[in-house]
Amino acid sequence: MAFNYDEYLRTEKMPTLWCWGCGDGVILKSIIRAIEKLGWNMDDVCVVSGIGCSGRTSSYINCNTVHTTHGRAIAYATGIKLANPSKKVIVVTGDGDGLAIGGNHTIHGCRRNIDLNHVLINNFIYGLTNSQTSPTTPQGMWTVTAQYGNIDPTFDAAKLAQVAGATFVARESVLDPKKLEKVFVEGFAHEGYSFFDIFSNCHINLGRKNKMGDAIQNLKWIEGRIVPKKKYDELSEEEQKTKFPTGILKHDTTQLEYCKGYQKVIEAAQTKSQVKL
Ligand SMILES: Cc1ncc(C[n+]2csc(CCOP(=O)(O)OP(=O)(O)O)c2C)c(N)n1
Repeated sequence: MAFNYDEYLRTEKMPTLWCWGCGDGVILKSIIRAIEKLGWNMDDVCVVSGIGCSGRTSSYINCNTVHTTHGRAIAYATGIKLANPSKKVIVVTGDGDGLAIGGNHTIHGCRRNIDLNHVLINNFIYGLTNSQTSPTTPQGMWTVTAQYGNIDPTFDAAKLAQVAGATFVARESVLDPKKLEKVFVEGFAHEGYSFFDIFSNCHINLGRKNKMGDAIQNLKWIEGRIVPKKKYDELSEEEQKTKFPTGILKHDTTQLEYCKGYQKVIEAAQTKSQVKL
């Protein structure tokens, strides 16, 4: 049977505010397809987002949604999840939102291993505000705040999430919606902090000034930077420097999930004892 998108979307908000050919729509589609695959009831789902083009995602999904302040989506989502541990919480941020102004919240969310599903839409630039350097902008690229080329070293968001303590970490791109959907299904089902570093195109605000001014050119550039993890592991150290592995990069089910830990604190307080971990 054909997928009924209208059931999951706020159709009255269409068309979206995203630019023509933007990858954000592919991610929106993959998120709702994953929700459907998991059989989640939309009343039990909350999508939280920050500010940015990426932040618009929550406006379009027909469930409980909170469009919060720039860089603070993880803080809001943490409160929502702690107060409603049985609910499913998906957080959507940009690379600026989740790694610059909100970088602090991302690493501590990972460290706590709270059961959030953090989709970081990584378009390598501040899209909404027209091309400022983000923590993932490649060195040498033009941005409005680095007009002679960016010299800042970049974060590998997926590596950062892994070492910070996220227990499910994956990377995919908007080039392959089927893989995206699959990885969301696996990560959303995981209990703990699930972090998705999703490479997306912003041919308007990154591409135009960096010789990839249409969606196809920008997507081809992304294609040249990614390689499935299995193949990546076979590359030499020198070759690995220019590539990013895709697929599931970490899946650890042995760590305590934060809401479960918090429940133990509640029990300790009720019995006036020390928490037993
Ligand atoms: C506290 C605060 N600082 C700055 C801004 C301006 N601002 C809005 S979105 C944004 C960056 C968006 O970039 P990113 O998070 O990468 O998301 P994208 O638009 O690329 O999806 C900035 C700096 C703001 N709204 N609030």
